Amino acid sequence: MDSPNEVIETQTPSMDEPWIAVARSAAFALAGYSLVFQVLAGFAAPVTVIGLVFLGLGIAIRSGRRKLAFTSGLLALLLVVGSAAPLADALTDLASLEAFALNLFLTLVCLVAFAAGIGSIRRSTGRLLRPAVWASASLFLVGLVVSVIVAAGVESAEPMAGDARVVAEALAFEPEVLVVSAGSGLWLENRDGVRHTFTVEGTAIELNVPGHSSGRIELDLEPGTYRVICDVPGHGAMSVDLTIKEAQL
Ligand SMILES: [Cu+2]
Repeated sequence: MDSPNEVIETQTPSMDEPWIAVARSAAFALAGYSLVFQVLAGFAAPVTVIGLVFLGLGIAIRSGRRKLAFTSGLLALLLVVGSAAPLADALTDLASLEAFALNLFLTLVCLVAFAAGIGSIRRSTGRLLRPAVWASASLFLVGLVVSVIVAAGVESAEPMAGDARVVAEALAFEPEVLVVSAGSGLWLENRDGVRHTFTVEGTAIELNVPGHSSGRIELDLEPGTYRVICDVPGHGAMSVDLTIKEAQL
């Protein structure tokens, strides 16, 4: 009779092992990204769920579990496709270092996860593994250096006397109702890592403020009421009801 010890399988390393190892690492990286990002940015349920799904996949992906590695890669690709607009915006805004670095990391890890999923399911050799990982790491470092330089060149504006002051934090404007005299200026302090705009709908007034900086603009508007939005993709919840009243003489 067989003893339980003899049932243990001996895993022989196969050619697709490197891809599975990368798929597992990528899943853990995406879990860490989502869960840490959730804490940093104060986002709730969706990001946490995504983080926990990748954490589960990272734990479950093992030698021979090619379908799980592929599933993880496919989810990573869907994550990139589903958030293409905000990703594209962050990746083209080198002046906002924090958002640029986080989104570049996310994009590259997702693409590596997808490549690892394909490599696992096709039982590919690990021939392209090193170039793929090196290319991603190099791209990240180069992007990071360029963004550091661009962000360092951003000059924050100081508020002037009589300016209306608005803070953008956690993807919200504060205050959300603003009454100012005609001819006033507006100073916006952006406490988030991502850029925000102060866009007065129906007018040419738009202030773009990179992450962790401040900007100033003259509110050259006729008395009346206006709706202000942030036109960055995914920031649809940001708005201000702006009222311009006659200047007091
Ligand atoms: Cu915004």
